[in-house]
Amino acid sequence: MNAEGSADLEQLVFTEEPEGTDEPRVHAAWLPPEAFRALGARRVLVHGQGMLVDTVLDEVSRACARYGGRVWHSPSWDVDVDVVLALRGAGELPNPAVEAARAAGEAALVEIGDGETLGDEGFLLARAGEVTVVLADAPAGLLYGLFHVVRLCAAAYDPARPPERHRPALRRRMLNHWDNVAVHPVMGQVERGYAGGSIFWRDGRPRGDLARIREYGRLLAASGVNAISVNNVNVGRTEALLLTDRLGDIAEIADVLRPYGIRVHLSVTFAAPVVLGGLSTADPMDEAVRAWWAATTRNVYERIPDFGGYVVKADSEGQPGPFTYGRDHADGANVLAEALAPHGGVVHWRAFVYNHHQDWRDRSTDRARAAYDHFTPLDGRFRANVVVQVKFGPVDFQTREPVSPVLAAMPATRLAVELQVTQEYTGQQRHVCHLGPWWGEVLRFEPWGPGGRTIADVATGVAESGGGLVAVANTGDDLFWTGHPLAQANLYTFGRLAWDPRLDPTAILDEWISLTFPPSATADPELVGRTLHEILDDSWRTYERYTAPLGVGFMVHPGDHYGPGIDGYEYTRWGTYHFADRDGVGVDRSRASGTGFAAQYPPYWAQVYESPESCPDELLLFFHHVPYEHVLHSGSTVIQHIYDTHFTGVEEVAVMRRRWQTLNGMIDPAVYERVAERLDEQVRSATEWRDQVNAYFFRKSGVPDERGRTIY
Ligand code: GCV
Repeated sequence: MNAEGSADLEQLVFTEEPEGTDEPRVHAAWLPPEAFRALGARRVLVHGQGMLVDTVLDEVSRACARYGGRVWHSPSWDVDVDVVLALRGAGELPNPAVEAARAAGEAALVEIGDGETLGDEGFLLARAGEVTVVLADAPAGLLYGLFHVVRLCAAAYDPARPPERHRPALRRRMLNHWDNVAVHPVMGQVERGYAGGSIFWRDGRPRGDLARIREYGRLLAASGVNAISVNNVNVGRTEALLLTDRLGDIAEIADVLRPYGIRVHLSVTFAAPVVLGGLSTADPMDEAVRAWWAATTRNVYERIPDFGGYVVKADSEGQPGPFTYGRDHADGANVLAEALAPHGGVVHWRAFVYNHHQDWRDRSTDRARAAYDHFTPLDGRFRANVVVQVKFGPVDFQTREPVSPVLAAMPATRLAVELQVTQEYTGQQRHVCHLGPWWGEVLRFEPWGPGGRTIADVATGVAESGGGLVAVANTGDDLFWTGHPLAQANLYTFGRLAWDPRLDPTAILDEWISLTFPPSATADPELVGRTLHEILDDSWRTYERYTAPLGVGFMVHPGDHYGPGIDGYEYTRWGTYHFADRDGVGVDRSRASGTGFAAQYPPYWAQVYESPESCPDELLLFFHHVPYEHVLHSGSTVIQHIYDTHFTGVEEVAVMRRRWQTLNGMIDPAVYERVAERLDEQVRSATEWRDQVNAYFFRKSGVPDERGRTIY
């Protein structure tokens, strides 16, 4: 080994900690320095060239500087190493041991990989004698491989560890930020944002904290996310300009996120040719409109060569769209897709289209039906680079709703499943509500019946033809990124499920816990790990218990959607009703006597949902209006179920709070305090939910609680 040479090179590749800014230091989330201890204490060789290889080098260098390890970048002399991170195509090194390790990795790949390559983002991890080897075909793969090693911690160096090949199941793993550039008079800086301001924008301008954006990119890459849209799908006047006059603001963000393999997308207004281009129409069939989109998009790519594409909310909740010109959504999406195609970009066209000016007296209109009615007739008409982005449920990110039937009804269209990490209807990051188990249920759902393809399969598609997984982000300029520190788990879980929707959400939760609260930095790792798991794991079901019952949804306070508002939307234009009266509750969506929504499913589920007898309890009130005395499969009546779950839900929150208190003094006091304060609010709010829901149904039905508990 050339000791002198290596010392020089180490100095070259060690980087300083990121420069301090005026902003307060932010929480390290799932990448605390401690998570890098096992790697940083070793001798690491990085081999290959490219921007993302430099990122790997930078990460490893910082870890080694902190924990006493060493790092070399493609050294031209012999060195002793514990870890090799190498691009497969990088030339041979004058180091027999390293080459032997690489050869062992190659052999392992042949054995487990059926001769397939690792692709743009995949990697292989293998043990070769005393060495841990990560091989990748492309720099992004090396970066994901590095984060995998970090996640595995000591297990990455287990001599008995068999080789593993990893490739993301989904090509695009995307977060949509609903961040406004200019503060919206009602929605603020971030629409449905519960984590402070935006990390991108402040008061009409870029926020300018590029170090924070870089840090964000790093966290996202470590979870698996590789695409992000940086402005709200409701595009206002200022935001529209990002496509043209203010493209530089987007280019700046793209430059910062690129080293972490994240491509930037932009939400655009369908009316852009009019509001930006000065044309008299945005009709997608108009030649001047098509030419405008083509020229504007060309300009975007000149500035941002790896630009991801557009996200569009059209003809929805007041946003402009093709209906104005008598055109349909395929016409609208295709004109943007045509402009993006020569550059490799995609349009994410949202299927969240419904009439938000409904008359509550009109029982024939059903918001749940709308996306299917609008979009399924268009199957096969979208260009190949259009992804129709479908909310996971037919209504709007409720705590419980059935999986959207659109996802089973457009076989000739690329479909993305849209989730909501921001907790608009699930406690707004004031309540602990870990959504992993809910998303897991959605992704494992088999819309064609037991044993058939799943929603994960739809998002994946055949030969990567699926549209991927998208989620509305829950991050902001908050010290903990997500307002509630435990809501970080939702963001992490989304990224991991987007990498592989078949992963077990419970295992992901434990992964997040041990990264964020590293056992080596905790006095009682068993207690901390177990307590966090107990608090989070079932918290979505707890939340469901004390809020709207049996899938009926939307009993939230109007406007801000926080806290109970049982009749809040009952007589409004938004199409979200529960129809409770003195005899019963729920929405009849059967084919026989209701809105016919149940018939939008393939036969197996259409039949299951059609009758109250076969409909699963948790969705009963979504599909049926039933008497309060209706007996559930659980054996309880609907009314008693409402009372019982609401009392239980509040008790469970009280237990959560007590469990959290056992961690006092064991973890970072700032995290402890923030969570403690939010749990106080959760207990208060859950109690309010319980009492309002129970009182409401007691007063409507007149049926007392069979256990005689206090109902007001
Ligand atoms: C961005 C819900 C939210 C809106 C959101 C909309 C959407 O209706 O309340 O704030 O708008 O969904 O998904 O477009």
